[in-house]
Amino acid sequence: MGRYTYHCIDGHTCGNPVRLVVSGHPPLEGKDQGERRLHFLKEFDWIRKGLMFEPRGHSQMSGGFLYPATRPDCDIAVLYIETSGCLPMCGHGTIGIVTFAIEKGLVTPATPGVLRLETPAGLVVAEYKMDGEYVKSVKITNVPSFLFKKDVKVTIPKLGELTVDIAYGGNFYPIVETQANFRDMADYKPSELIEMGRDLRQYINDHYEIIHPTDEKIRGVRHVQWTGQPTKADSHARNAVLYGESAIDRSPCGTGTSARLAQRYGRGLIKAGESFVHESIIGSQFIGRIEAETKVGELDAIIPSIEGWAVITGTSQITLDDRDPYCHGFEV
Ligand code: PYC
Repeated sequence: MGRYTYHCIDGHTCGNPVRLVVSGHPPLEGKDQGERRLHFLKEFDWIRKGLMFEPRGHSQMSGGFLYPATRPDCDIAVLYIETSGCLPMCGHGTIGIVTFAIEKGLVTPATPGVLRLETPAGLVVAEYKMDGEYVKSVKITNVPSFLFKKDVKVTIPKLGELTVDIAYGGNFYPIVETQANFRDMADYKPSELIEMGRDLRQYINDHYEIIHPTDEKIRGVRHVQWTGQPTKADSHARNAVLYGESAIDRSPCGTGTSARLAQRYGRGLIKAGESFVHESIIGSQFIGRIEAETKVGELDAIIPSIEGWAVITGTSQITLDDRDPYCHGFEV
């Protein structure tokens, strides 16, 4: 290895961290961003670990790199990095990355106000509104999202048997709603939601095969979505999404909200054209909406959109030097 330096723009989307790496990109091979993601995981995952984990990051850390797009219909391509790996798509990450990239002039969209992104999960269109030199809000129209499995039985030590739906919104999410053995996320401390979430994720990955119907590179469950009653009058629901080993998303989670929209659509609880305001564990909100109906393979699916905001909190210059025994990070 040696010594490598990465310039980063740091900030957050509705409370959840985003670290956009603006220099030090490893060269990636692949015919599209999905293949490039696999190449990064195989050859360069040490960069992710060094930039996301302690002592240079922390258990909540999340971010990405921008690359030239391989698709002619996109302005730019995104590689997401996070403590759990490289996500196919990250909603809060996209809102942050678009905000930072526009404010700092890192990208020039073909159509002002609209940035077309090639993500490993597919095309994501970001529409942004400006307030002077700042980006005020970003609405992302996400990849097709769908209810994958209904009424899945799981058993975890703390709660016993649960019935969950598994939905896809750019990542797969088991969604835990009110039932006999679980009332509301508000009944648990964040540390309990994390521990129960890890058990539930493990159970599902051990007992069920979760593979995207049209893209087998996307497989397995990395996140768990606990739900509850909102605390704000204008929110429809609240969630707490576990990612990595010990992170609860401080935003309402973009792909998690997309999955929740798809689950509710699959259950006939929301229709195309309707909105759904999702509230996070800290009370921040995303406005979700079903933009259109579609199909993924044989499955009924939706095109969801998610709207939120992000701010830059600083810049950093991070060095990964293999003389440092913690160069590749650690978790406790
Ligand atoms: O916003 O999609 C999201 C996300 C995934 C993991 C953390 N946030």
